[in-house]
Amino acid sequence: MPTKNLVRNGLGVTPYDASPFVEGMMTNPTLPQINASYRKTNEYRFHNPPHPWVGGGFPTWDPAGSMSFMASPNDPVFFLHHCNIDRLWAVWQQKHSSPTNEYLPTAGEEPGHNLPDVMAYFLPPTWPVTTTIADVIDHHAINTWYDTDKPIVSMPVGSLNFGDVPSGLTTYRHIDVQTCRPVHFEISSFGGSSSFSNPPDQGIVTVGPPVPPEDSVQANIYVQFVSPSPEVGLVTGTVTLRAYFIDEQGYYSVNPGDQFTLGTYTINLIANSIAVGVVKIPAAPAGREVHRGMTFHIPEDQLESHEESKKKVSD
Ligand SMILES: [Cu+2]
Repeated sequence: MPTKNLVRNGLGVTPYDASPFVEGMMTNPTLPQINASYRKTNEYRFHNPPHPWVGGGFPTWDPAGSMSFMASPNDPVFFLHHCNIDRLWAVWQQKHSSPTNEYLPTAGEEPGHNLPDVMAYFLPPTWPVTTTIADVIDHHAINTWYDTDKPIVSMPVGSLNFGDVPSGLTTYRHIDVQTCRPVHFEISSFGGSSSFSNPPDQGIVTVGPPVPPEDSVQANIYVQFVSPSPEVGLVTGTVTLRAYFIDEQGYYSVNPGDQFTLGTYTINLIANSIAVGVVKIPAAPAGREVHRGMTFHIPEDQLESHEESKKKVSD
């Protein structure tokens, strides 16, 4: 049976496949060919051994088990095993996502093997199949997520703007995450103005997994702004976040149990520091009311609420 280490090492094999792309039923590739192809590694190292291990006694027929032969789908364990093979292929794709590691062959090989070909065990097909290899190459696109998938973090673009801030204030940024496993966020550093800081009680923010995983879960990362002094005006800075998950199996990281960094993101921060109690509006109409030494310049569209606040003052 394939061990955890054999699987971890096999997931490191690239490219996806290499010539020869097609084997016969009983013609195994050579060892160098297996070591030079993830498809052959998956098929011959991960997929094949569990069939005779479960049953029965390949190459000698054992009537107590059916996993060794063409009747293997009669055994319920067949489906566990094949789902696991699919899962490992999905891990490999996420581990090596780059144009040179995509599915091969794309053209020129026997029908049923090339990326745009209809998936068919027998040609011509003995059942009405129209699904191509390309149709099922992205398992997320067919609503399948595995516990061992790499989470997807979608960082919004643009600055995190506090707006007008009269005094110490905290705001946050939503970050969308798709995941079957917990994802952690930590603030690693701040840049620019020292008025921005990590709220003391925030620590590491953990989100997920949501149900169902194809839906997003939101991480809210808080940033605190304390005005350095009234009416400083525009204050800018940056916050840098790191998103990671714990890679228990060590599929993506160097060792099992390591943190795997999904990304480091720098977000621009903007705040407009204003004096407490002053609504600062340019081009105010002249001659507004004066209350307790402060001039309130109120634009037309805010007059109504100002009239109400004026009542409270006079009450
Ligand atoms: Cu099989």
